[in-house]
Amino acid sequence: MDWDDERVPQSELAAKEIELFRETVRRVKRTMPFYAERLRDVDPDAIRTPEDIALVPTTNKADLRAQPYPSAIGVPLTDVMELHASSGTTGSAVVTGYTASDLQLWRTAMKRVLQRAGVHRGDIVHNAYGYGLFTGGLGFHYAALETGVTVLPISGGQTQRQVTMLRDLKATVLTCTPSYGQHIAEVMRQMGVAKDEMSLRVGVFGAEAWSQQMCDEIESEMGITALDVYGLAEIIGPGVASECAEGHKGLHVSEDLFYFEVIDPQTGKPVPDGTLGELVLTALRREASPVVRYRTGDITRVIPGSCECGRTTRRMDHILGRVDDMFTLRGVNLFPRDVESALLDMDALAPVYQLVLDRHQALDVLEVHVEPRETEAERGVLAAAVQRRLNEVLGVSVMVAVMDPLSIPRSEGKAVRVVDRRKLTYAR
Ligand code: DLL
Repeated sequence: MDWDDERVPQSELAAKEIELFRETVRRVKRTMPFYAERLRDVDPDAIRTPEDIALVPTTNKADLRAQPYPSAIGVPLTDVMELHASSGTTGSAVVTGYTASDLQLWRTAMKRVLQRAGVHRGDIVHNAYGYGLFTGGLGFHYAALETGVTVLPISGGQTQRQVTMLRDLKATVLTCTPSYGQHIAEVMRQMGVAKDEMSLRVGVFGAEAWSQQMCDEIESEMGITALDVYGLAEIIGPGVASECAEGHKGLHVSEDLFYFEVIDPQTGKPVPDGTLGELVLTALRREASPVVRYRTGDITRVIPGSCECGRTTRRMDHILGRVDDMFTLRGVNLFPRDVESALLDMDALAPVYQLVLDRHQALDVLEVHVEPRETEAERGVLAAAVQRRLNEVLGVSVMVAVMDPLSIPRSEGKAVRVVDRRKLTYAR
């Protein structure tokens, strides 16, 4: 049976997943003291249905931090071929390891990402994800090697050079974060390089939340199909799920490698397909850094029904945002992506923005920083128009500041969209 073409009947897939989940629980209880304790009351042999799985205790980032290196690694260190570490900006770094088999698993997952995007021999991948401990660069590098296509390991930065190389080496596939893709498009415009001087056909963008408007804009500015790819270092890196070029609607999850569930973040109970909730993932075949029922903090939903591409793997929707990115303005819950959707519809604005969140008298307040596309724009008029638009779309009023052209920092990796001053306000 060829799992890689993703045509295995759903019933067979579901049975395989449960079997692999059971094996994973059995293995982690044996190899990792943390899971021996956390899953003490779980009998792997009694796990027979998704409902049984939903009763297994979850894990989260704090749990991973609580098992410092090397106790977080479930195999002898001599079997670890590659180590990765999170940036550690919100606490101590989480170190994950990959055995040779884990690296093959990652390559398999990533090959499927390129396959779903219609990438084939003869294509050239311009890989502008950052190389290093961020898993984007290496993940797509391995994807290209596994697929047998040419890769340019350019990493992020030096954007003018990126544009020149894209044009001269005739890359057909662009891989980077969507905010960096947008910046590359902006620099193309500034350099006077037209999209038809490029040979790009498709882009695979991920690592941060992006709106439909941003997708439309990248597609039209670059003349490509822009597809979404999702993943996280704790599970594997990029490659957990991605969109197919045929359907271009939601992300196929590599279900035989990663078991996925969507739960109510408050109650922890599964939500019905189609309902938004928090994504929970189990790495089904990881050896060095296995994770069981990991609460990702990412908000999505299962897309009901099948995809027109013919793949049988279930799909999840684009990530709306992270549970901790959500803010509440006068009772309305919002994600940065909601604001982005409203802003990118306005042609007078450059495709960058920043949200400054603050708190006055126990209420969240939002100041939206935007930039005019043209230097001679009348800022007062523009600010009023943006305010009206945001009011209309978000249903709450926000403050708007029109900044100097090119003053909002451009992204070369994950964009910093939100500057949260609320915690500083608390400390005062
Ligand atoms: O961002 C892995 C990756 C690299 C994915 C390249 C796609 C492309 P981390 O640095 O561990 O790993 O960050 C993981 O990024 O929990 C989400 O909050 C967010 N994220 C990743 N992909 C998407 C996406 C990589 N397609 C965290 N849409 C995750 C929205 C995403 N958010």
